Amino acid sequence: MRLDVVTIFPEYLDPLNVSLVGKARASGRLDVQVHDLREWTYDRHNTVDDTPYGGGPGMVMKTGPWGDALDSALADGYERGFGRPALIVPTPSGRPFTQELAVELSERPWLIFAPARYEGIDRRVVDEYATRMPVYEVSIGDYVLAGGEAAVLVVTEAVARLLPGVLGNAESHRDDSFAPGAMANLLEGPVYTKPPLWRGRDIPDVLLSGHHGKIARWRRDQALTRTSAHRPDLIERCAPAAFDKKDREMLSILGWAPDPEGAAHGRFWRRPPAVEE
Ligand code: JFE
Repeated sequence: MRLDVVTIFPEYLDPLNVSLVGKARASGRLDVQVHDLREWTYDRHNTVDDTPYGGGPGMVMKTGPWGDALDSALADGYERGFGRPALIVPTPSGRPFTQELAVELSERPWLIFAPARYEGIDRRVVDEYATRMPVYEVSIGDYVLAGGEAAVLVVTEAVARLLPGVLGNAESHRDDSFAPGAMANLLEGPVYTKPPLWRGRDIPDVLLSGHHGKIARWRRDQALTRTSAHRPDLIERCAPAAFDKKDREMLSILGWAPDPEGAAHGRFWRRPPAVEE
């Protein structure tokens, strides 16, 4: 897979040389090209921004540098035969970036990222490239960053670990909490390793019992407890049939009850009162 990133802060992307993404690059599974947007400016001050039409606060990134930078990255990738590119534009007004979207992007041969700064990029740039290729405007969460570079790192890491041969067997992702199609999409419970006693704290007995059935049940109950506390929305949208009898027993202990009224509107459960962590 090829990744291009066009940015006014190329050094912000230095983490792409490290860890999993760095190894994917070193092994040839990933080809990352970071481009400095200011190379496509032609004035003394390397201007990439200007005042917004219609007034208002802040500055908007200019069409010219973005158009020339993206055309240059496109020409290079086409020359090297990378196939069909997709453009990814991080923005707080984008579609939510999910594991499902990470899987979709990981199946593409070539991603071009356009992380903005200031108040974002002149709309005409996105509209223009959307006539030539799929464009994904994505949000990595409901909080406001100062620019798109951190979102590029997030999306890149989520996508790179899905590429064939990037994760070792030991860290394989078939059990990912948010893997699309996983039964009932629960959060993962706690994990433990040696030593068995640390600062007076021991390991739950069941994990040392060797009873695989009991261990699986305990883990499932922990996952349900954690999901109930942190992501009740994940439980609310699951039909009661997605849970087995013991799951429903645990959910009942956690204060959940089937909601026959809500079921008609896709809300299957009555939420328990919120509890302090
Ligand atoms: C840019 C900015 C306009 C904030 C309403 C470029 N998930 C996510 N959060 N924040 C971003 C993505 C993001 C991405 C790119 C960005 C924020 N900003 C700041 C611009 C309106 C804003 O908040 C500039």
